[in-house]
Amino acid sequence: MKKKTCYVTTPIYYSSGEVHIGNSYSTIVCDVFARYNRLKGHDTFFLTGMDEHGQKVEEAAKKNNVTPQEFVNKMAEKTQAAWQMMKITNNDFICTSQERHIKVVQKIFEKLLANDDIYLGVYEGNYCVPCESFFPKSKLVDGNLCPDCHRPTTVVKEETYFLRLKKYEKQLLQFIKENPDFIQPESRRNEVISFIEQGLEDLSVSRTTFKWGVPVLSNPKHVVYVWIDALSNYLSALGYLTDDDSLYQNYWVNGDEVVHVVGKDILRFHAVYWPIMLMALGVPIKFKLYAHGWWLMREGKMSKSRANVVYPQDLIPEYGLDALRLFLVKEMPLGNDSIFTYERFFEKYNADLANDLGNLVSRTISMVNKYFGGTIRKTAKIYTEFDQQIQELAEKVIKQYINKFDNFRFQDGLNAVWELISRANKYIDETTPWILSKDETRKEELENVLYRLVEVLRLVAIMISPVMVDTCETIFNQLGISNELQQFDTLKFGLLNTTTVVSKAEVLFKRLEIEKELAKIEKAKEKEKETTPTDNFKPEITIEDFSKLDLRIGKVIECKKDPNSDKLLILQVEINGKVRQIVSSIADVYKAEELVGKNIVVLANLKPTKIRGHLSEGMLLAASNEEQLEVLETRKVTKGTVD
Ligand code: ME8
Repeated sequence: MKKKTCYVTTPIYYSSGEVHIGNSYSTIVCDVFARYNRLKGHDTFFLTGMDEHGQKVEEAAKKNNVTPQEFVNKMAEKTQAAWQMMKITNNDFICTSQERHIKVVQKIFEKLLANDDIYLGVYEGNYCVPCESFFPKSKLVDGNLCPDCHRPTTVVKEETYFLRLKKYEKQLLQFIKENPDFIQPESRRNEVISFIEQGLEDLSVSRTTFKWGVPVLSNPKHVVYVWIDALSNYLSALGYLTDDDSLYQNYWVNGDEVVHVVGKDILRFHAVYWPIMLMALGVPIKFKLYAHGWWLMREGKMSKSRANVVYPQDLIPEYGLDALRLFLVKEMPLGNDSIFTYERFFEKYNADLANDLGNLVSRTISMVNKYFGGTIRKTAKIYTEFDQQIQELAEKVIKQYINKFDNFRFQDGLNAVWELISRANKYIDETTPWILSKDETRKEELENVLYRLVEVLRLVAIMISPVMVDTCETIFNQLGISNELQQFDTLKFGLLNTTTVVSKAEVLFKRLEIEKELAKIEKAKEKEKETTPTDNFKPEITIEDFSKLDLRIGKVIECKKDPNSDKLLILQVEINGKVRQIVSSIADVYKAEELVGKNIVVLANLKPTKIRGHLSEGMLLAASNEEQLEVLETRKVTKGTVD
């Protein structure tokens, strides 16, 4: 019989950012879903990757003096290393600069053009580079600011291709209304419906002002808009429109379950543009969308400039991978935001792991050793109401767990598992094995208690295995559970017959002294502040450092581009009646003739040096913000007037 299939995808990550606990969350929940489906025996394909094209990356690469390809390769390597550290079990890692992806995007674009779902026109409006999004004037905040990130937008007027969104507006709305679980949770679905009901504008889907993108095959001066490029990854990775599209046939066309997981910030792209693209391509809309909220800090969003970004690499070596995975998955309800604090992380570590789970494992193993020499057998009798209750609860929790995990409600599923863990700890106190052990006639009753504890732990270990990928192994090993009894279809109370546990339980989670841990974090933060520039500023300097600079006004009397370099301009600058040659790598921002005649600021006491064979006697000053770089010009102030 053909296995049920499951295809699960993360958003593909921008190459401009680093992996922190926020974006790790998207990947970890997908990993949990993929592992859960594999546990159920489903044929599962889990995809993640990198969104590498766009103006933002082109500019970042320029800033770092590397090619965009070099830049994105490095980021892909770093991201993959982070996923490995988090034991992410993706089956493929797609990068949008890979040939296999580019070819499919080009075919998709041409297919849409041929169907007249894409047409050529002129776009006039505003563009937000950090968000890689177009906005009509009417949507801007305070006339010019991006409605999403509140940064200044730039005005663009260019020839562009448009994707017909309007044409599909009604069809999409009908689809969403007929498929109530297409977008989850419901609050997000309602947002999408109201967005569509306000009316859709055709979407500009190509750019001509930069190069780092997928060229439109039939008109290569255009590159495909990054979102069209990026969304296509979900199909290009499956070989859609290629000679071998067996993955596409298996996991999409004939697939049983397709799940796209996205953060709330990118819902619109997935809930509006993507299904419309599929409708236009004639590809069935097979996917469900799960939109999750954000991990926030007390101050709001995590950001480097606030020095409040939490990196998994900082937590995992100290507290373990499973503690982080469990915390992220169990503390965030689907759809809502959650605030990350170290206090909460440590409190939950102590409560869920050291007290509840860790304690249950160590108490159980030590009693099995103490009272039965390490081996217990199944006893099916019910001696007390507590025996009955724990068994019933285990059965109820298994049902809840499956229902919640099937529907991506991991927090609820895990809460149910923890109810069972707590109940098992309480069961020890209720049945008092230390008293039973004193009475030889109650030995069987005692064995029955311990059997039930081991059996509950076996079930718990199976249920947490998609989340706590190392701990489940340790529990199985410590309890001596055979491979067959670790499988999903053995999630039934009472299947264990006999087992021999390890003679000494290894402590799974040591209780943390919260104050001490918080102090450690504070210290590490201080150190980081000292060594890393905030907001990408360079480390502080003193006024003494600054006063060493000799700044002079110079007039550019001649300026030429170095014929052997794309970057260098060679300027002749007059300072105090003498002409100096200054070489500057700003040819990608300024044309040579633009600078002639300008009064600029020159660092005059910089040691002369040769740049690409040209003598440079000083440095012209320029300043930058996130969007642009500008040469500093001076204006003379005379008798109250400015000229
Ligand atoms: O949006 N908490 O990429 P991205 C939770 N390339 N999730 C967070 C988060 C936080 N603090 N910060 C980021 C992109 N994320 C596009 C996707 S898909 C075809 C293209 C999540 O690197 C964010 O919500 O900016 C998004 O789901 C994911 O990280 C990738 O963000």
